[in-house]
Formats: sequence, C-alpha cells, structure tokens
Amino acid sequence: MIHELHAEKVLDSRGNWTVKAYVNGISGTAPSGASTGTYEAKVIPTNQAVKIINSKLQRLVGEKLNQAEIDILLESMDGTDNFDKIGGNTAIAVSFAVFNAMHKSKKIIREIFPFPLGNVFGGGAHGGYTTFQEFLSLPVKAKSIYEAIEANAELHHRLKETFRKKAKVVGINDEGAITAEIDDLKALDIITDTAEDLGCRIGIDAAASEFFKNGKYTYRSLKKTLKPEDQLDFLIETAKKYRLIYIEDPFEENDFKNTAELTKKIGKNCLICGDDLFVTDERRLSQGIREGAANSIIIKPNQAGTVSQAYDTVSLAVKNNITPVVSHRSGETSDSTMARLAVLWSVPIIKAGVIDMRVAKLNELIHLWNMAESPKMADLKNMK
Ligand code: 2PG
Ligand code: MG
Repeated sequence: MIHELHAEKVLDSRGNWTVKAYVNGISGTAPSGASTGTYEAKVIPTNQAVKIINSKLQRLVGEKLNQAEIDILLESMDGTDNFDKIGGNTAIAVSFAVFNAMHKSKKIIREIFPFPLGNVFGGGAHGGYTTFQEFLSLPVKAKSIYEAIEANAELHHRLKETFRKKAKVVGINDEGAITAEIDDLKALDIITDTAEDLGCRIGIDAAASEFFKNGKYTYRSLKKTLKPEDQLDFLIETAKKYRLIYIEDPFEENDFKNTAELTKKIGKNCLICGDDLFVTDERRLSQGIREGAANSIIIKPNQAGTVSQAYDTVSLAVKNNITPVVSHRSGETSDSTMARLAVLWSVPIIKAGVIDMRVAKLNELIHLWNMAESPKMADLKNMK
C-alpha cells in the first residue's frame, strides 16, 4: 500500500530544477530533454509539479502499491491524452517512485543484459560543433557488462586524447560527451578508427528535427543544406562509409515516409531508430509499423508519462520485431530507474552517457549483473 507520498525539487545535471517524488520513502526523479519531440508528454514547471504531488495526488495514499493501477489512476486524474494537466514530469516521478518502492522488496533478477549505447562525442542541442547530436558507441564484442562499460569508457579516454591533438577547441557537453571544433564527417573518421580497435561499432543520433527549417536540413559545419531526398542519399552514403550500425531520428519528426525509405535501403545492416518520431507512444509506433518507418524505437518513460505506458510501447515493438532501446535524457540525475527497467524488460540496448553522474545507470547495471545467477549479454543478431 502507498502509506506516504511527497515531492521535493532537486537539481539535475544541467543545474535546472526537477521533481523528485517519494513513495514510502523510496524516490523517483523526472529527467528532462533538450531536443524534445513535439508529441511528448507535457512538462510543467517544477514548482507546480511538486505542488500537485503534495496536494492533488495525495489521493493516491491508501491505494495498493501496484504499478498498473497507480499509472492508470495518474492517467485518469490527469484526464488528457498527454498529461497536459498534471504534467508528464509529475507523472513519471511518481511512477518511477512506485516502481522503485515495489522493487525494493521484489528484487529484479534477470539473465539478459542490454548493451550500453554510449554517447562518446556530441553536438547539436546538447552543445558542441557538429550538426549531428550524438556519436554513439555500441561495444558489440563485449561478453559481459563489465567489458561493455569498460570499452565505452576507454573509447571516451582515447578520443579525448585524439581530439585534443586534432582540434583547436575540445570540451564536454550536457551528456558528458566530448565536443570538438571539427565537422561531422571528420569526427566520424576519428571515432570510427578508434572504436573499431576496441570492438565497438558506431551509430549516430542525428536528431534531425533540430536542424530542419523551411523544408531543408542545414549542416552548419559541413556548410551544406539538403532537401529531404538529398538527406536520404547523404545518410545512406555516410552509413556505408562508416559502417554505421545505428541511426536515430534521421529525418524530422513527422517524416515517416523518408524514414521508411531509409529503413528499406539500409535497415538490414543498420538500426533505424525513432525517438522524436515515436515519442514512446503506441499510436505513433503503430503508424510506423504500418508504414515500415524504422526498425527500432527509443523508449524514454518520461515521453510517455508512466512506466506502464512505456512498457506497453516496448511490448508492441517486440511483437513487431522493432528493437527497443531504453534511453536516458540529456537532463538527468543520479536516478537509475531506467537501468532497472531495461534489465526487467530484457531490452537489448540501453542508451546512456559514459562519464560523470550518468555512471549511476551503468553502475546499477553492474549491480544487477552481479545479482544474476548466469547473466549474459543480449543477442545483437547480425549487428556484430
Ligand atoms: C535524445 C536525447 C537523449 P534529449 O535526443 O535522444 O540523448 O536527448 O533528452 O535532449 O531529447
Ligand atoms: Mg534522440
């Protein structure tokens, strides 16, 4: 039963306020995005979210501690499609806290572990020089969670050295990814060489809605502007040249058609993943399945608003052979709920940062690995 529920505001990794909910003394904290999709659950101001939990949501006290039931209550107390009233940040903080309170007594023991898709280099809305938002490493050769986490961390170390030698300005962005004054393709040259030495394959999150204006994609550092059909050719060429294993949001968030075209052309060897395209929403994923747009989906529980809604989207994806990738947001705290969810749901990939406070998620994966009897890494099928 829920005996006690309250909320407080806490700082996130960007130094912004976010809402932290406590259920029976166990917490859950809302993450937040910078490159948010238009169709995500609504985010309301943190002060308001705290107030709602400490007043209106007190109705949940006395209810059974049951994820599905509490999540349905949250949806009905909101009464809109997108948590317009109580806020998706409010809902996910409570939903995470419920999940954590439930699993405190019921330990998560699973045998299949996700490969960490690590953001090693970045730009776009997270800060940096490149137009692509994230350059991601998948340690496909790793045999254990330790090897996987170490490969990404070592890649981060080596890249820091290399970029320091090759670029004038080098820094770190919102997600702890390296930034350097270099263009997208030169960055890919460097990252691919170093990654392959460590048994990692490379992917990108283009986050294309962020650089789509007036019907065109503008690459600042490459000094070119592409029409959607040219963006398609450019991505196919880039995927082939760098053996990309993963491309997230290759087109703006409403372009199911070109995403389908890209999936048809290179989807056999590359995950084409929808983030802003699907926003962890069953209805948008259903449209994607009908139109053949993407063969992978980002699962961000706060885009949906509750753990149960995110899980329903995972189930729909799995049933339709769409690879789910559980993901952090660019604004995070040391909350590690998403690592537990990824293991509980046995998803094959978890997208997370590689350094700083983001290691909370990675360290939780290590803990769950150590609790499992005979843990093994997920089957990445033809991705090695
Ligand atoms: C993304 C995410 C996380 P944000 O686009 O995939 O990396 O960024 O949280 O800013 O939307
Ligand atoms: Mg994304």
